[in-house]
Amino acid sequence: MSVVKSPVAGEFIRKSSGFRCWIVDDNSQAEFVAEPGRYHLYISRNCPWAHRSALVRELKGLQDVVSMDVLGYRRSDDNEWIFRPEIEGCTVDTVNGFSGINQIYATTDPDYQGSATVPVLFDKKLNCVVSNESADIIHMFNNVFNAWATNPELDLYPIDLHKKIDAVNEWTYRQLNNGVYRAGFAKSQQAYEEAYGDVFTALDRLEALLSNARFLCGDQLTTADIRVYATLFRFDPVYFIRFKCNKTMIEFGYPNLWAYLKRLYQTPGFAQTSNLDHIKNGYFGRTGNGTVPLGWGKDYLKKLGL
Ligand SMILES: N[C@@H](CCC(=O)N[C@@H](CS)C(=O)NCC(=O)O)C(=O)O
Repeated sequence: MSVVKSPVAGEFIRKSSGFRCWIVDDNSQAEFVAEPGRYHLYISRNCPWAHRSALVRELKGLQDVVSMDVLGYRRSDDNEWIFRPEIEGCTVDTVNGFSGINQIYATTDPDYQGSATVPVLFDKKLNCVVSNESADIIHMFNNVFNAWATNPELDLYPIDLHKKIDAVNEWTYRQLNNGVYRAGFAKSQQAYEEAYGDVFTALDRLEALLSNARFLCGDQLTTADIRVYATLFRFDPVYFIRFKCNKTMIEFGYPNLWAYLKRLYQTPGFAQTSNLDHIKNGYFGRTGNGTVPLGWGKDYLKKLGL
């Protein structure tokens, strides 16, 4: 059983996702039924939660089944994700022609008070948001579009590994995926130090897991790896410095994780969805004096092997 710790003063608390409907493939009476061409994914390339969704879409070969648009990497002064088609790698809103994410949420709830986050899975038929929870979106992508996927055999959540995957996901979410944010956005020294401790405890644990396995849950790629990858890819270039997770970099402190990160990056689908330029601009462009560090660019990608 997991122990839910109560937050310390100054701890960053991520708001829960406001839309958590499910697309199903086995019940034509359901509101959201799997169909090719009906659903649309809105992402930004810098966001790790959006990254995992785009990555599973790519790995499963859903590019022609679930369409996708890419918002700009920097939010507006009002903190809204906006479309910035003039930036390389970004698009317009090809579905609704909207200027930003608030209008997308307003299609479904004009009085929405929650966070207007990316990613968003949108239903083009009913003109509404299906889900803004990436953990759910990657499960839907893995499970319900296999009739049209070009890579349907890839099962990232195989039934015999459910327990193992869920267990890994639980601690990697709190300690690593959200841990880096808890370190970076902490409003007290204590909250920062606890998060920092969690991050490196999780990395130590992952390093040990990988000493005798190719992937986190054994010898096959699962959603546990997908979720960890999005954080690992950003770690040395961004989180080490921007979120003050600077005990050690992956490259220098974690040989198993570094080899694993390189192996994943070199697997088709990973590099295609990993946009370092958007990531650096997104994380660094909004803070302090707005400058973006020059290092950890193409040299980093080269080290990862492509
Ligand atoms: N639980 C969400 C979290 C998504 C999330 O927090 N996305 C960030 C970007 S990295 C965001 O859009 N934040 C905007 C905000 O909180 O207003 C998920 O995993 O999909």
